[in-house]
Amino acid sequence: MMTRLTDDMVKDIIASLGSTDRMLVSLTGMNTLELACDAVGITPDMIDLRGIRVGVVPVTSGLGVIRKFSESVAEIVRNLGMESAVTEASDVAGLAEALSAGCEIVFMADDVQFIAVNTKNGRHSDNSFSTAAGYVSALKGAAGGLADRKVLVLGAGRVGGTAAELMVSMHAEVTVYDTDRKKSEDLSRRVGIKIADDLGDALLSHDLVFNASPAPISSDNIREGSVFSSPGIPFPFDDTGIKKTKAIIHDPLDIGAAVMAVQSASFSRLKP
Ligand code: PYL
Repeated sequence: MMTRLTDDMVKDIIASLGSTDRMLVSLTGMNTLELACDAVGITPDMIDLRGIRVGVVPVTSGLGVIRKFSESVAEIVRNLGMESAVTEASDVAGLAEALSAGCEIVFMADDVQFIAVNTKNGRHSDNSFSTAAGYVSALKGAAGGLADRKVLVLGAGRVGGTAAELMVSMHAEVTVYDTDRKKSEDLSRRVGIKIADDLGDALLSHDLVFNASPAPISSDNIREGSVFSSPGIPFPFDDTGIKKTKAIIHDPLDIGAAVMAVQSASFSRLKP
């Protein structure tokens, strides 16, 4: 079960979208749009996002609506050049509202899955894949390429597992650590990667780390000058740990939602 965002983690997203974009440019050489396109395997000139109507539907199931979550998704999408709005209604009525308004893409999230449906052909993007692909592209940008590089993946869940698979396909030398050894073994068997038994040793022997776990990371375990691509929530570093790293790429929602938007748009809008 993925870690759930809280009101507190979401409340500042809209205000900090500009600084997140600048962080990405300085650390990865790509802005949010370029990064999202790279994660989807296209370049910005291959797709025209302007004028695409996007609906974001609040969903009240499970633990209910997260304050500002839908508004944050709508703003992230707007920043990519698309037209987006949160529906007045929630749940099924909100979906019907988005479809009646002619939305080409509809975003919805419950406690288990967050998807963006392309209403032209029914294909959809998913936040777990998009977050993995977006943060792998970010690490690739920050590291100057991942081929033949050692990368440690923390967390063998949906995001960490997908990231491991993507980085193996980029010929990185991937090692995985999860507190649940069985999850590490399942992923290792499926993707053909090494397993780390000791978190401290693994972190101290890797310059590049993909962190998709919800656990805090002790500054004692951080290798001086290491680069973290870290979608894991909550933010796992203390001030001492931050100072030891060369770069930390992290945001609570922006990169994943931006990749979802570009991927779902690419299902119907790729230029011939
Ligand atoms: C998409 C985030 C990224 C990490 N965990 C995922 C999460 O918190 N999922 C729950 C999202 C619930 C949204 C709520 C609403 O406001 O519509 N149903």
